Amino acid sequence: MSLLPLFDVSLIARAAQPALECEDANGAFVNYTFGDLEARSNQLAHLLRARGLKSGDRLAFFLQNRIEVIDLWLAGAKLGLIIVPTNVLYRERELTHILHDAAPMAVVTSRDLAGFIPGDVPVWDVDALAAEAAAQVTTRLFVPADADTPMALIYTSGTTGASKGAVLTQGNFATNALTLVSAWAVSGADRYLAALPLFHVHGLANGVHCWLFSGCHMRLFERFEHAKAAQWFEDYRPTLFFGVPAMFIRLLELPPEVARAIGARLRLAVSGSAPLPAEVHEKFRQRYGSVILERYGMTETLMNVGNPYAGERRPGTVGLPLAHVAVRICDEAGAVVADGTTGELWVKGPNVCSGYWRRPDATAAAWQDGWFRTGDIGVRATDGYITLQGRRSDLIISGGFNIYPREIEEVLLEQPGVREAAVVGMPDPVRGEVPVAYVAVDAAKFDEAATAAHLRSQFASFKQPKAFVRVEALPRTALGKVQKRLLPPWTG
Ligand code: MCA
Ligand code: AMP
Repeated sequence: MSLLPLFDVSLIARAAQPALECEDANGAFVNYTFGDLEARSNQLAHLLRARGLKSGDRLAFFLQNRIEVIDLWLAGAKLGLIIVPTNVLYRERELTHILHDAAPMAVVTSRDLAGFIPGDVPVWDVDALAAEAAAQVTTRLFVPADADTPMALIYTSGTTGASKGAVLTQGNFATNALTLVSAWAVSGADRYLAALPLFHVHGLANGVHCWLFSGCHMRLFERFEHAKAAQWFEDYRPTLFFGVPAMFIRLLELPPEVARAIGARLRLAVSGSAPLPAEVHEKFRQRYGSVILERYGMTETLMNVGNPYAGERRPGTVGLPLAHVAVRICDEAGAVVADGTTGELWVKGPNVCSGYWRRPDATAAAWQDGWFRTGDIGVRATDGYITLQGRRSDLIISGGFNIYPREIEEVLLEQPGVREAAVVGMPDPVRGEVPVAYVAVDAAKFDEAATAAHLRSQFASFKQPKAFVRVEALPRTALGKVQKRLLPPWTG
């Protein structure tokens, strides 16, 4: 199953219907029909082909949410391109790795972000590209594709090592969206408020595809801004909202009468990407009168498990396996454990990506007997509900963005005066966790401000250690492995 026939339910069959609203540079909303999106993406496809892009070529984007991201995605699906979304908060080290590994023909970005792109990667200005595309013909241009046609390379920290590109196919995205549209009863009558970034799977694979496959209406914001949320919900009156726990925690700040009115119109609020604390689930229900549906996914697998739409949405759990997804909980040796016993979640299904880009070693390590080993640790109750309890690796999730401690530790160890370094996730009331760096240093050589400034130039802002805690030495096992749980607590 390829994507275009499913997009056509909206692009062609609902051509005259209002599809999307986005803010222009002056903050005014511009409206587009599905037919407009069809025409715009055809024009862009003509231009991209004229610039030499052909099936299987990579094209990256480094953009905030805006209509051009949708145009690129649709044109990419039409031409069989492999789109490489990159987080706008990434800086030198992350961008250098991703762009060199994916080797895209170009990266499409905006003037304010272009300066962060490594000098040896071709940059296409998004506004210039859009202006040139507008002069192209609007007739459809497409290359036949099938379920196995790669659609995107999305970089993820995985369980170990450097960030790897998960090769997600058209079939992966199609299955995921068909499953979600059906599981969550998304219909053409919905109004979806989109504030998740389109450079990650949550906003892109779930948000954009549920919108396009159902033919509902979407209002797209450049990014989530909690100070504006009350106004947004009031003005747009969404029936559908997808968010990370940090967004729901922010929404608890709204006055009770505002929350109640928003909740009355909200048919469905879905949380994912990080654990939703049970008390946030309960407070949201009390304040909004709406029960959050928590689900669990990964970049490599898209969505795996979710609480039911009709049925009990159990706080603190991620629910039951989604349609077409098989889930096993296994011990270290790969044997399936009994219900009630903790183990690693393994998944299998048409939602699971085809492997890691140019990394057969990493692919071989992550798949076993046709199952993908998620690295997530959890337990299944006798009635099937799954609760996540942690991860095999020491991944930190802050505001729904992932931080792999080792990449920061490696750079810390390169700084003058740093003898040892360990980055650990500490509890944060809004973001869930924030990173803190424990360092053993030679005081005469270590300059904390210079170290922090260097990290800022290399990494996304959410990876910046909130503090540098100095220790004499890191606690280690007899074999020399750092024991992060024995580090002294950080009190903020
Ligand atoms: C966040 N920031 C941004 C943006 N987003 N800056 C520029 N553009 C953005 N798009 C920065 C801010 O500058 C600030 O930096 C920090 O993030 C927090 O911003 P703030 O306004 O205080 O927001 P908040 O109320 O703390 O909320 C943060 C957030 C953000 C908006 C919820 O964490 C977010 O957008 N998270 C979504 C992540 C996501 O989509 N993950 C899905 C991964 P500073 O730190 O310097 O203060 S896909 C996935 O995990 C799987 C598949 C799954 O299951 O979904
Ligand atoms: P990513 O690599 O960015 O795709 O992040 C995927 C990871 O996010 C998963 O492996 C989980 O550890 C985590 N995750 C996603 N959804 C949830 C959830 N509902 N509860 C807890 N963790 C989650």
